[in-house]
Amino acid sequence: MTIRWTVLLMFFSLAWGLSAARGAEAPSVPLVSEDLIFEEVEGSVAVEAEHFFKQTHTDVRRWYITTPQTAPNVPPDGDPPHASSASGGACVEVLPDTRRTHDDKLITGENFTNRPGKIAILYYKVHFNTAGRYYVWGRLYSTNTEDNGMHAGIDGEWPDSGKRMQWTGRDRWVWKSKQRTKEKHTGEPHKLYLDVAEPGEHVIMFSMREDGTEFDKWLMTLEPKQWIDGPGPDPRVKKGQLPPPFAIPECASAQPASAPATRPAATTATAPASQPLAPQRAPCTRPAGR
Ligand SMILES: [Ca+2]
Ligand SMILES: [Ca+2]
Ligand SMILES: [Ca+2]
Repeated sequence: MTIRWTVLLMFFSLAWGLSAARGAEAPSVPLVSEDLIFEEVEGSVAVEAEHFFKQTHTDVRRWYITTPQTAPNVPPDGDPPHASSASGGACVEVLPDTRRTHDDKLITGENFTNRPGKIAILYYKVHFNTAGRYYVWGRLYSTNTEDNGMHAGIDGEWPDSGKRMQWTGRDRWVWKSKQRTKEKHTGEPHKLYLDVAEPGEHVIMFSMREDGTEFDKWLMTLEPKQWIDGPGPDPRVKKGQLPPPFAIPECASAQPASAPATRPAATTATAPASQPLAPQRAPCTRPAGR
């Protein structure tokens, strides 16, 4: 082999290696800088899950950013991504997912943990103008009876009231604010909250409870709401630059309007009108890596 061919081969090997490394790691790298600070206004703050500024505790599981154009290739993962119907055209998913059904082996500390702050922690900065008790809501997607739990914390603490966020509802994005209890495994409303002791900057955190959970957006609200529709309120920024939403392919189907209705029959719709981020439409492409 000539020296020229040897050099060329080395160059392509190096380029392929760098490309493969970027492809594996890029989806879990924060999209935003730590200078980005969201703002609570009139008792409410909403943030896209994909806008975390930091992630830690990633040894066994990690949140990966999924968009209509890119998806992590982290097997096993038994169901396809749902970013095309997510707010802002993106969500995060904690992978790999080795427990998809009740019959799959539960491995505490790996594919499940009841202890908050131990696996795959996401961090978000928020300036709160108002102190008080905030109910924590999340928008999740699950295609089975598992993959539907997280923990919430604030400023490095994981209070009991933020543990065991539990979702029900399948095959669509679902807003819930419920805590799983011994008495009710499907979760109890108005028990999932974080107390903001003083106005000012705070760090909100979410950590894994069940692997395979897909997480689109979160909301903290002083008002004990009963229901949130659609993508929910728009995020507000106190300081820093918010990335643009991801383009959604023209062929992507919106969340099915005919999905099973889970809205309580007798409730007051207290959520404000939905404010979709209205991502741009892009030519139909399939996510890479799936
Ligand atoms: Ca999945
Ligand atoms: Ca799982
Ligand atoms: Ca989102």
